Amino acid sequence: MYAIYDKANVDVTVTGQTGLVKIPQAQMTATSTSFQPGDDPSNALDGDVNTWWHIKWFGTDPLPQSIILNLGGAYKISKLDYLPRPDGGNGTITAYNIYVSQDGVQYTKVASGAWLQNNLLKEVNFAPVNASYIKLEATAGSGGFASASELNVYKIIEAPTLQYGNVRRKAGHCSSSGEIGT
Ligand SMILES: [Ca+2]
Repeated sequence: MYAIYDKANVDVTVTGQTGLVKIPQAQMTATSTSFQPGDDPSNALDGDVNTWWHIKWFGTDPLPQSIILNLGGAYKISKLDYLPRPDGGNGTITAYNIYVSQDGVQYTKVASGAWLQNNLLKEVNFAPVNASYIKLEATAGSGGFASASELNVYKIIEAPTLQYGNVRRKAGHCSSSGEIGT
């Protein structure tokens, strides 16, 4: 089980999560603060490890740089997967912050940390939070760049919401002063 938090907490790691499902990449869209033409942010959502988002070459856009995913809906999310480019080369992110947003304007940091420079899948768990957007900010990366072959976001399967509107006191059993009658 995992704890439910009212607000996102920084640096909270939630392990052993169950009941998570991937948000389909096809419903998400990606933008970024920088990209090299041909290495567009959409490459991080195409299911192809051999295509990737990469910030502009030649160091014209120094770190930090970010890739932002529009989730295509509002969800309670608690995990991000980052798959580096297959060679683990330039742009492999080695230090990061993750932010979420409900409106695409106000962002809250939900995780930060460091990754080894290799091509292995990186998984970040964080306290479940309502979000329509998630932002991966690279603060350090191989060669001073940022890149991502694939990104995936996981949502929590919610139990059906109780319909409180169907629960009503019987007329005559509650006075206008709030006292319960007999
Ligand atoms: Ca790709």
